[in-house]
Amino acid sequence: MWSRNWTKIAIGLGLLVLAVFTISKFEQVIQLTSNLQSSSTVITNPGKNNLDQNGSNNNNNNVNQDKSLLHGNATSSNGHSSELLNAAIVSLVRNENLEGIRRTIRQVEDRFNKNYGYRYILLNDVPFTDHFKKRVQAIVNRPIEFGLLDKESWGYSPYVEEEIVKQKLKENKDKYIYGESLSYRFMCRFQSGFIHKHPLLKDLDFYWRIEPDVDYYCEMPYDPFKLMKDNKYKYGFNIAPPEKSETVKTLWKTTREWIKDNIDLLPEKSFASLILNEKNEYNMCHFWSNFEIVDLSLYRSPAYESYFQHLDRAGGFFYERWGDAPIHSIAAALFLTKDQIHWYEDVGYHHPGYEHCPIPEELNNKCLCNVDKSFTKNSHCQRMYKEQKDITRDELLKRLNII
Ligand SMILES: Nc1nc2c(ncn2[C@@H]2O[C@H](COP(=O)(O)OP(=O)(O)O)[C@@H](O)[C@H]2O)c(=O)[nH]1
Ligand SMILES: [Mg+2]
Repeated sequence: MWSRNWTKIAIGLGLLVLAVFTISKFEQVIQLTSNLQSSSTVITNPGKNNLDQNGSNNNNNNVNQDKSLLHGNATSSNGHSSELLNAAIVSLVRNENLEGIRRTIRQVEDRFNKNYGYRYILLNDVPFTDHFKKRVQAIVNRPIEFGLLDKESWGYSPYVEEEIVKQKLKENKDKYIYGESLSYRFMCRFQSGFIHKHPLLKDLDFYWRIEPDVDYYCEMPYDPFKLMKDNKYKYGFNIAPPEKSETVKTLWKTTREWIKDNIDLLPEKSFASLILNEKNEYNMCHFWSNFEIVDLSLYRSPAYESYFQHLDRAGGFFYERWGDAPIHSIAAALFLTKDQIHWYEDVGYHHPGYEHCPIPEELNNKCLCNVDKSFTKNSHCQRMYKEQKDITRDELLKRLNII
């Protein structure tokens, strides 16, 4: 009798333990499922953009959630998984360029970014309209960040006389494209000295600059930011044409003055040979900055900032039409070695005016372009990039007649 009761009690206890175990497992499964659901919400539908146009955030929770998406592991729609770097695809753009920037972003997504999910930062000198934001945002299911420029970064240099500028614009009206455009000069000064300081960019390690109405012709099956990081590249370009010398009449003279006064800011060795002609003056070669992938430590370096300040003081952004492309390029050549400057030869690219189509078949296989139309096939500056070698600081100073 007693032993039958003990048997019943033992069976009851056993059933109780089994029930408790089953319930706890069931809870774990529920927890796991809800975790998976919430992480996929973060990845595929991270919510609205919570950065206002000045780049400050107005909802901490969601911004943090976005950051965990942007800087952590991302899984794309095709299941490709990658570790994202602290990098973004950036463009300065007007409300009027809505369709142009949509076209560019659509292509960047299709060729590359759908596999990675890097963030986009769009900047403007006036607030973006709601229509613009809605239509651009509709292309990607991650938040696009929209930023407004402040008065210091978009406007006259404090060192120029506005009356003289107006007169120069009239004089240059028919000499070259954008000869009389004041906003073009604001744009070049902004892209040269301020873009990397904008609140939305100031903590970024790398940016890839895009523009409205450009074309990306080839599949990009790797992360270009990671390529930069792994190879210690600081500057990446695609097309290198010559600048119109009329627009930069005194740029080299002004650069030489800066070099003379700042020898200690120059590295021991650099790729300065890229930008010098036989007379040891500027040969007009520049990297077209409408495509550039840059380690932003270059623009944040004391040497670059000092160089920019010197140029800004000289007034050439306004009295002439110094472009951000020659300035970025001269800085890259003076401050970097050849192995820190990478030609994205595999990126088929078109900006109105020129295009690059990869010639080697293995690079061209997944492109939509025609090599016969490729500007880079016969480009003098592209050849300079291939053929020239680094020179020492002393050699540079000798060539410039400074020592
Ligand atoms: N927000 C804004 N963006 C501008 C303005 N002017 C030029 N940009 C942008 O600056 C970049 C270069 O301008 P673009 O007109 O393409 O010059 P180009 O490539 O030298 O012919 C592009 O990304 C433009 O969208 C402007 O007045 N306002
Ligand atoms: Mg352009």
